[in-house]
Amino acid sequence: MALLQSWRWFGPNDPVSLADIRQAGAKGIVTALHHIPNGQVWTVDEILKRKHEIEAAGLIWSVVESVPVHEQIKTQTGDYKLWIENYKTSLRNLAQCGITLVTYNFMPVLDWTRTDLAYEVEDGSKALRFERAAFMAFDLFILQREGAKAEYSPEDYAKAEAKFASMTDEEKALLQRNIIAGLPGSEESFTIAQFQQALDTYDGIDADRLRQHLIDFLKEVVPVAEEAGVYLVIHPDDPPYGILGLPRVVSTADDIQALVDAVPSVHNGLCFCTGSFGVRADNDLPAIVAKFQERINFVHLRATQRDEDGNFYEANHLEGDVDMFAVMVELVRLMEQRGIALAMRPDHGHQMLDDLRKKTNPGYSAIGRLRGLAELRGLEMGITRSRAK
Ligand code: DNO
Repeated sequence: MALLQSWRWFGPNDPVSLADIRQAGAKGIVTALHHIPNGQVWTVDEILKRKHEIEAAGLIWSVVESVPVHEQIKTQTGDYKLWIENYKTSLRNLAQCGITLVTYNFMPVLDWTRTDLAYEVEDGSKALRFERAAFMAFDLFILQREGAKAEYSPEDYAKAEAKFASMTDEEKALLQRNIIAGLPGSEESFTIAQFQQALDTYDGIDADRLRQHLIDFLKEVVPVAEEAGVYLVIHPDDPPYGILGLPRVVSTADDIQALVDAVPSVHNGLCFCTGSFGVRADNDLPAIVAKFQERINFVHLRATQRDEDGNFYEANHLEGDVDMFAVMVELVRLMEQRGIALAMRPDHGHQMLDDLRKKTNPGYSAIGRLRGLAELRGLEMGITRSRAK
């Protein structure tokens, strides 16, 4: 059993084409119907159109990433019951088209978050980075969120202040854009005023309440997934802790365990993302694979590099803090035990070589991910062959 090597493709407007992806050696496509607004039903027609396009290029649609969860489901306000019904319909429609692996996340307001999308690393390639002082500076002095100051220590406040004072107006505008204009796949984009409004919808929603809302959602959709033969996988929080006064509840093994306890079905599964979990030193990645091996049905492989100030950047796939060898050993073992080909994609990649001169989706350049996939493929083969001896 080998990993089903897959590749995220953002659809017909993605500068990396299906033909390029074939040359990278991936077999599976990870994609979504990004043109359908959050909450609306994915119709069989629309799904099939995209599926045929992928198959015409000699690839298969292996994973949906993501069927987004409407914000009102997370806050349990407005038409959330309708959005849940629509979600169920989309799952049934996907299953009817033979697509049975569906990723989602439950992060309030923002999906993944970085402060710098072109952080130059020592070899001249560019990586994604989260700089804590810049993020705090955004919160305190650009967004000027009420109550933010009280949430930071005096030392942190001083760091944020110094960072903000050192920034030019262009840098401030870029920081704001990076945080709230929506990174690839995040589906939502805000102005500062809209962003503040979105944050306000979480007033009174703490981690316990958000977790309950997630469990309520799972209790609705997992039975439908079971019946339709769909495997839902939740993507962990990125970064894996609360930000901007918003709670986050999918950051640690305990968080996952709480979801499993509430809804034990294996159709309630996990997208194991080494990059997201890896930002916390207290997350033991190989142990998470071993613990949740029955419900990990999709993996994102990349390696983050932390420092003692709480910053991190995305290192090369086999470098950084993630022990990719140890993780891969566990994944190979998981596949052997379950007798499955686990869907994986190389997550993010540096902007490098020719891609430095092209417009690329941040994190989703062709060549950086090609390097990542090539390295991971070799690592997997080495481990599998040596185990077979
Ligand atoms: C970032 C991605 C996330 C992910 C969603 C899943 O690169 O891993 O945007 O797709 O959180 O719903």
